[in-house]
Amino acid sequence: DSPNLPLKSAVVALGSFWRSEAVFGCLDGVVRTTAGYAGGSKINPAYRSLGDHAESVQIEYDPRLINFRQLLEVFWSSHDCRQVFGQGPDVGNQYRSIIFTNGTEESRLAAVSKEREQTKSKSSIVTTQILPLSTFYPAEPEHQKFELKRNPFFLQLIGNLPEEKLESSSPVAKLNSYAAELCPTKIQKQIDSKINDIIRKGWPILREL
Ligand code: MHO
Repeated sequence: DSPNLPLKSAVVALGSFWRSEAVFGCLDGVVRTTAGYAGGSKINPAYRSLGDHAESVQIEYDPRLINFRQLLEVFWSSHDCRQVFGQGPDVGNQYRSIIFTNGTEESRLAAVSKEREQTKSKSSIVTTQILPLSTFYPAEPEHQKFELKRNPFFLQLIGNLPEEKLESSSPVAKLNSYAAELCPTKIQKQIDSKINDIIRKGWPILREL
């Protein structure tokens, strides 16, 4: 863990934030993910009263290893941007598709990528909104790394790691992604090959991921 890296941060919404965290947590260069609420006007939203916000994920990344454009590619390929009101069984405004931007360069990249998706999509409209990011509200602890927490096997692997550590840890973000079977093949294989070690030795091995 090197806390002094000049990290960058991006926020997107693409359906359930449980899944969104897992989509991004396993990418090379992604250091941390946080599930939260953004895109609405309600002050201090909560899961049962999120108002007009969308379930979102904040992605902290090392710009030397991955950039905003690459994150956008993963965004587009990881959900159906033509759904007006959610993804699959998750129906409602809270599951809408949004790219949040920070400055004109990101807005431009987002707009270009959206036009490209629209060209691919032919008859149906890409519903994704592009919005300047105002406030990102982190969600309640029980929603952080939920794909890992809902699986007793993976939960056991991290032992009694304090919640704070769980939320800030890169290896836990990776394992959350692995638990949801959303890791890119390369990283999935890397974890596959270590899983027996992780089972035996726990957190010290996990830290090397
Ligand atoms: N119903 C979905 C997601 C709910 S959500 C985080 C699921 O069970 O995965 O709003």
